[in-house]
Amino acid sequence: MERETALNFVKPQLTEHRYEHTLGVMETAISLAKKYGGHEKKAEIAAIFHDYAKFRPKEEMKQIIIEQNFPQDLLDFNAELWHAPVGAYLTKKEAGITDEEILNAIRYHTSGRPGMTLLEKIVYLADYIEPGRQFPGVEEVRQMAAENLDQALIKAVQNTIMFLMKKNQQVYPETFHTYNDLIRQWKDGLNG
Ligand code: DGI
Ligand code: FE
Ligand code: FE
Repeated sequence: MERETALNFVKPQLTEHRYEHTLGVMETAISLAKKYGGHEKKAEIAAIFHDYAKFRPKEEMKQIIIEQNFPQDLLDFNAELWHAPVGAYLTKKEAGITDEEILNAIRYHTSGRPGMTLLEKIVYLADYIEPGRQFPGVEEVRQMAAENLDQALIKAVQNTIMFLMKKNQQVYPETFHTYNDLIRQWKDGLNG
């Protein structure tokens, strides 16, 4: 799908702020793909659609999670997590995008998962560091992303978990599994 077509597809689904965020994620994902040898076109499309479902009514997202038999434990955790798997589903259903690598990058952009692909890592990190993001610690992760994709990703996941814990929010187990898997791979890399 052409960039303009994809952007015109998502724009009516998003607020102005979220659309600007999406453009930032797109630019950042493409530049990370260039730097780390990822697929630039897939990074572009995955980034454009990553928050496609962000503003769907909770009830609609809940129904999709039930009917499509997505992990049912999602329903026990913050509804902010739902737009990622539901976004992958609707991107396929409504925009006709069938590339599983792209759909997985959308599906796992909030929690990550163990064994993330390069494209999944690129979209997760681009979402975290795009130029419109301003939270504490983001500059450090931006600098790390210029050097080492995995280390930047570990920092981003750590920051996310600590941010949630400081606010006394639950952490979705998949987010911890992502963190543990990245640490394990990083340590294996040092030893092996
Ligand atoms: O959609 P974005 O705001 O661009 O970013 P996102 O999809 O990475 O995260 C959306 C929200 O989900 C954000 O406010 C943090 C929250 N979140 C991320 N991981 C977890 C989580 N919330 C819970 N409860 N548990 C998680 O593991
Ligand atoms: Fe998101
Ligand atoms: Fe986002």
